[in-house]
Order: sequence, then structure tokens, then C-alpha cells
Amino acid sequence: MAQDTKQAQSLRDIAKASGVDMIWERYEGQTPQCGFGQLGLCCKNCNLGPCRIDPFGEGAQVGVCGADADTISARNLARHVCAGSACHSDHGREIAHTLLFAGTGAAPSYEVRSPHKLRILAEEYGIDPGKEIKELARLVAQKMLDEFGKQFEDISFIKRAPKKQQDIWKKLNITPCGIDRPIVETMARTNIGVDNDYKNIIFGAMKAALADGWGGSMIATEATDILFGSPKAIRATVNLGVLKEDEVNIIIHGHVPLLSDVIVTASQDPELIKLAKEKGAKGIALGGICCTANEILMRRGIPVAGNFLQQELAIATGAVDAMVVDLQCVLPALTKIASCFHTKLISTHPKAKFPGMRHIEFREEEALDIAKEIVKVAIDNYPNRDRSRVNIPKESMDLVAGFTAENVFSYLGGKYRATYRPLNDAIISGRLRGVAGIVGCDNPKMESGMAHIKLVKELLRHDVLVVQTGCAAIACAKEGLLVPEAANKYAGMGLREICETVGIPPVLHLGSCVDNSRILIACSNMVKEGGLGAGIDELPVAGAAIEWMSEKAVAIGLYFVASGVPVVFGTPLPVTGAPNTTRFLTSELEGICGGRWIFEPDPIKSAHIMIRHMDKKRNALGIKPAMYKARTIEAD
Ligand code: SF4
Ligand code: MSK
Repeated sequence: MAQDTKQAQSLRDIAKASGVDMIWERYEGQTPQCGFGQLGLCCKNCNLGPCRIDPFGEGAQVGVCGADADTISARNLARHVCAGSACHSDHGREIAHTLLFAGTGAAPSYEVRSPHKLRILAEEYGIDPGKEIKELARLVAQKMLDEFGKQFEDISFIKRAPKKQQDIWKKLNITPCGIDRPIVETMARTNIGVDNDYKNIIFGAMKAALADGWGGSMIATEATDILFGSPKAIRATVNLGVLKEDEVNIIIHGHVPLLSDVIVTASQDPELIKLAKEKGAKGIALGGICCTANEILMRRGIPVAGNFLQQELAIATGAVDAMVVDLQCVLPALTKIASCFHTKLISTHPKAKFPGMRHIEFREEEALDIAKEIVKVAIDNYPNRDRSRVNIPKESMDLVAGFTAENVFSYLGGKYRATYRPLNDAIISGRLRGVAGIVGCDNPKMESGMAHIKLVKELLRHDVLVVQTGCAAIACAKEGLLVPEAANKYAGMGLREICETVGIPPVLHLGSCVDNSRILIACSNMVKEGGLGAGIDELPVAGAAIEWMSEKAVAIGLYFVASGVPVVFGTPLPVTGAPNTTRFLTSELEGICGGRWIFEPDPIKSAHIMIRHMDKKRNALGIKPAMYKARTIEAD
């Protein structure tokens, strides 16, 4: 049994002894899960239904309105994409809004920490970058906010994509005009009696997904870099072992770093540290969960306590004095487990409240005062910790995070200038076979995080450089794959040579889920650098979200597919009861936009699908095959 699984099991046993089920038991309680739902064959889009299609061909083959399996499954998928795109893009809007506040002075806790990036963005938006910083912040933020409401004009960052991709999108009429509009339009066409052509519905969904990847998520990444600083490579620690026996432990969980960054500042306040000491603690320790963890990890070096599946486990350690949540990926079940321990749960966002959770509403204008109030709740709760029930797992691991599309390739050997030349040359020479993006959630349907880990190890030994975001990055970090030493242990000869020469890990942590936009930019930069074809679809690159669970992952998957990248999902999208929709997504799309979906639960087989794709692309480019044979690695 893997270390992480053992750790989870012992904390699950503790929860069980308190009579509380965790996500694994609740999943078991749902099995067998609804077959119609899994196949994408149920519809409740109107009150003529709910309807369902008989997958065995004996019962109804159309709903009351006449919609068949392909229409129903495509509409359901499109709605998932809209929800996922809306979620990430709304996150982007919030950060842009705070950037505006930083410019107007309405939110004194925020300032521009990366003026350099602000000036670059200003130039891109056609604003004179020589203006004073606050004015620039205002103007750039306003441009970003305007992107959401555009009606006819293409979103600005679409110009960052290679011309080939832009031309494909234009021809398919899926270039997003605005960010909100394609999402609303796609929701509208999934209504009863509107769009009934499964292909047309999926093209609509692609437009909404592109609005996220090249729009809302990209704005989230850029505005966060401007406000909180462009990340640089940074070493930190990961796993529940980062919790402290003798300090006030505060877990920050969610996605949007507006509050969590200020909590980091509040936790360093001498008055609050003094108060913590008066209560008997040695200090205040912060740890993150999910993507807000990734945000404060890569900019502030804050330890990561865990990924999605560890949120309940963290509370079961008995050592968390407060868990502060913003929004996204926060389980409503937290209130149940917290009721058995002393942990105070605090929701903070007006859009994300939880019955049974204390709500301290976050407002940017008073961010630091609110953050201090929250930290004080945790400190006051420290004396309530029952030492006899504290079980902090000993596992923790080092990791290096903080790579971006701008900095990664100066680390990769562009000593005097940030250039993609060393990367492209390494691929062209065959030292590197290709690049894989391994991203997304973890899922109780699989052994926690293990599918990511097995997939990544298999890719590494075949000389594939891996870039990661989200909970997948946290899972692999816990396994020790995100430190330079991992190259020696796991990488093939070519990848190892590169990593050891420049001192980087073979797996590069690029940030949170919205930072998948960094991967799009990195791919575009590889094309621009030259020698690897005219479009992203020609690159030897592939993606996987093998343990996906969120609708956001579906949106991410689709914007990569639409951008020319094949994407592996471990459990299929809920479309497989509809043969035409499935064939379109998993095969025909490749001839249209270069990317397609692959459904493969086995991580080793998944790795080989990705490797074969890279080899096929290398061959088409006319570049040499991979230089080295796969490295043989003894099972550890
Ligand atoms: Fe049934 Fe059609 Fe209504 Fe869906 S839209 S619930 S298939 S009648
Ligand atoms: S947090 S969306 S579980 S990656 Fe981004 Fe993790 Fe998936 Fe949430």
C-alpha cells in the first residue's frame, strides 16, 4: 500500500471511530452509481422529462421532445463545460477587480508586486507602459474586466495563440468574443428545442472552453502575477506532516488567493504571534489545501498540507485549529467531520456559504483586518485542542514550485535571455521526447493520487518533461517527484542530463488550475521559437487529467483539445452511451482541430498513448526519434 494510502487509511479509521464517513465511504455508499448518468443518457432540461435513453436499445431511444442520445449527451457535456468555464473565469474576474482596487487605492492591503509584468501587459493592451504604476494597474484591470463583457470583438489573449490555431477557430466560428457571452450562448443553445446537432453543440462548448483557457483563466493568472508577484522557483514542503504539534495550525483551502495571501501577512503580525504564545503555542503555522495552496506556495513558500482528498483527513488529525475556505472544491461534508474535532471552520466568500459553518465575510477594502480576525479565531481555539486526539502523520516531502511560461526556460538553460531555444533544441535533437501536462483533481474512484504518480513516472523514464498544476502537482510532490534529485531517480538519460545540468526537477510545478493557461502560453512560445511546426497541434505534447472530477477539468480538457492537444481522462466523460458524440470527441475532432479525448484508466497505458502521440508528431515533423531507450527503473 502506498504511503499516502496508509496515511489516509489511519485517519479514516480515526474518523470512523467517531462515527463519521469520509469521501471514500460516501463514494461506496453511492455505488453502483447511476448507469444512465455515467453514460450521459439522462436529461432533465425541461419538465416534459426527466427522460432517459435505454442503452441496450430495447426501451426509449429518444426523450419526450425527440432528443436522442447524441443530442442529450452533447448538451449535458456543454453544460459541464459552461459551469467549469464560468467557475474559473469568475475567479479571473475577481482578481482583475482587486487589481482595479489596487489601482484606485480602495483596497490598501493590495499593491502591485510585479510592476514588470504589469508593464508588459499594459503594452500588450496598447497602453503606454511608462505611466505611473497605480494608473497602469487601473487601466490594465479595466481592460481585463472589459474582456468579460465584449460582444463582438475577439478576446485579446487569443492573439497569443499560433496563427494556425487562430485560423482553425475562425473557420469553425469558435473564436470567443468576450468571456461571458460564449458561456451564456452555450447555455442558451442547450435549452429544449434550441440546438439539437451534437457537433454544433460541442463546437459551442469549445467556444466557451476557449473563452476560459485563453480568456478568464489567463486573466486570473496574469492579474495574480501582477498583484502577488510573478513566481520564481521556490523550495517548500508538502503533506499533512507540515502540521505542527506545538503551533496554531491554520489551513487555507479553496482557489482564489485574495484572502489567503493576506492571511499569510496576518499570520506574521507580531501582535498575533505574541497572542499565540500567550495561549501556549510556539507560533502560527499555515498550510494550504487545493489550489489556493498552490497560489501561496509558489509566491510565499507556504507549505502545502494536501490535495483535494486530504481536506477531511486534515481535520481528522485533530491538530487543525481553523480551516478557512474561500471557494471551489470545498466539500460540504467538512462540517460533519469538524463537529467531531475542535476545528473551527470559517467560510469567507459571499458566493460560497455552508450550513453549519461560521461565516466571516471577506471584503477587499478591509482585507487585513478581516484576515487578522480569522487568525485570532484560530489562536483562541488552540487551547481547545485535545492532545490525546492529535495524530499528525509524519510524512512530509520537499518540493520546488514556482515555474511559469516566462521563467521556466531561463531555468532550462537560456542563461542570458529567457528563450525557448534550449527546450526546442532538446526536443529536436531527441534528448527530450516531448512535454506532458499532467493536471487536475484526485478522485476516490482511484487510489488517491497514485494514477498521477504512476503516469508521471512512466513518462519520466521515457524522457518526457512533465509540467503540472492543481492537485495532480500536489500528489506528485508528495511522492518526491518535484525536486531536482528526482531526475537522478526517475528520469530517462536525456531528461536527466538536462535536469542535472541546470538543476531543475524533471516535473515542473506551474501553479493552480487557472495556471493551465501557462501551459497554453508555453506551447505557443515553443511554436514561436521555431523548428517544431506551425501550430500547437504539431508539437510532441500531450495532456492528462487522469483523476479528474470537477466540471472545471472538463472545460480545461476541452480548451486543450480545441488548441490541438490530445487529453487523457482516466474515467470517461459522461457521453459513452452516445456513439456519435463519443466518436466525435475521441476521434473525429483530431482531424478538425488536432486534439481529441482519450479515455483510459490505466496510467501506464495512458503514458504509452501519450508517448506514441509524441513519437507520431516527431515523425511528422521529420525530427530524429528520441535519442535514448526508456530507462529501466526498479519498482520502489
Ligand atoms: Fe426530455 Fe427533451 Fe425535456 Fe430533455 S429536453 S427532459 S430529453 S423532453
Ligand atoms: S483544486 S479543480 S480538485 S485540481 Fe484546483 Fe484540485 Fe481539481 Fe479542485
